[in-house]
Amino acid sequence: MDIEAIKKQIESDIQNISSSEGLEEARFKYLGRKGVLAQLTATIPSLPAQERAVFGQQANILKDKIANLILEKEKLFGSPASGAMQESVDIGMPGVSQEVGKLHPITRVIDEICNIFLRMGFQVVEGPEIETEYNNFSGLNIPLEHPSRDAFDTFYLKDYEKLLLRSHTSPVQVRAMKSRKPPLAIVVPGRVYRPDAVDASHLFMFNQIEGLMVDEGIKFSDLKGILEVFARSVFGEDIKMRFRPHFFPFTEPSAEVDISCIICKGRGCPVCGRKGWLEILGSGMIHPNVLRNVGYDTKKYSGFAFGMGIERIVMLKYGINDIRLFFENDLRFLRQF
Ligand code: 2NM
Repeated sequence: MDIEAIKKQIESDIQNISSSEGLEEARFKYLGRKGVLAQLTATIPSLPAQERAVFGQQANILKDKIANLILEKEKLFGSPASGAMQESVDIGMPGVSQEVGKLHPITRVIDEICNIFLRMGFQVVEGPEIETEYNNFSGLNIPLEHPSRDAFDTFYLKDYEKLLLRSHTSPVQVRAMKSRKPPLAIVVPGRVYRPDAVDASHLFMFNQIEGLMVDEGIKFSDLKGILEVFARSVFGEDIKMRFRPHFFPFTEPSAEVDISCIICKGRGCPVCGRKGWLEILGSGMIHPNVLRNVGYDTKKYSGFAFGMGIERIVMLKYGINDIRLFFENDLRFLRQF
């Protein structure tokens, strides 16, 4: 057997290898347990006695030579381990996902509603959650004997007798009217607090948006027009609206506003209690006593005001049946928005 010819062949083979995978194959093919070198060595016993020593020597030299060639080549490709890693990237594996934060559904709807009013020329105003009894009650024409003034219906702050957690965002409107002159058109979003027993539709804290417009000659029809644009923007152009007479201390006349049920389109279903209508907010013409309290001339100025609970709006809009879901921080719920 011509060892020299085999050597030439193997040398050129190894020279042509272009990957560490190929190198592993060559190592297996030439130096493996059943490789070319092993086969050569296996022929030794069958050779004429005087040739065996030389042949064995040459086979060993060739074996070292191949091992060295492979070693040299290996350096070009890096270690076999890292080579194997590079080529074993599993493109079917899930990627490292980037968690993207987003806004809470309550925040989203507050933004959406504020934007609707911004487009109609309103400004967004915010104010403190700790308020005076005056701004929360007296200034708004809510009489001393009103049940919401009871210690069980409002969170009073113990050490400061006249301070409380606001039970609506109207006190911010009192502040705004006091510090500005008409014309005035504002919406006020924010958290409010009432010591209600917690159930599927009540919490001790929730969010409101209230708004008002004061100027010369503001009429009930202005209120109806503004609220109609608002309701259609949030719930769809095809809804119907109705104004039901109601009583609030701070408005006269007052009305509660319903929209036709967005589930059954007014036919009657469990969501609207088979009435076909959903109550979405309260409203009215600002009581002259309130305007006087902030120093406005009631002969010159009139205005309307309205207020709504955001959680209720979001629940109607998305068909959510339990207000507590908003504040449990359960990502299975929150990720749906
Ligand atoms: C409502 C319903 C009706 C209201 C009144 C005022 C203010 F400050 F102008 F007197 N702010 N918000 C109002 C009126 C709020 O919520 C159901």
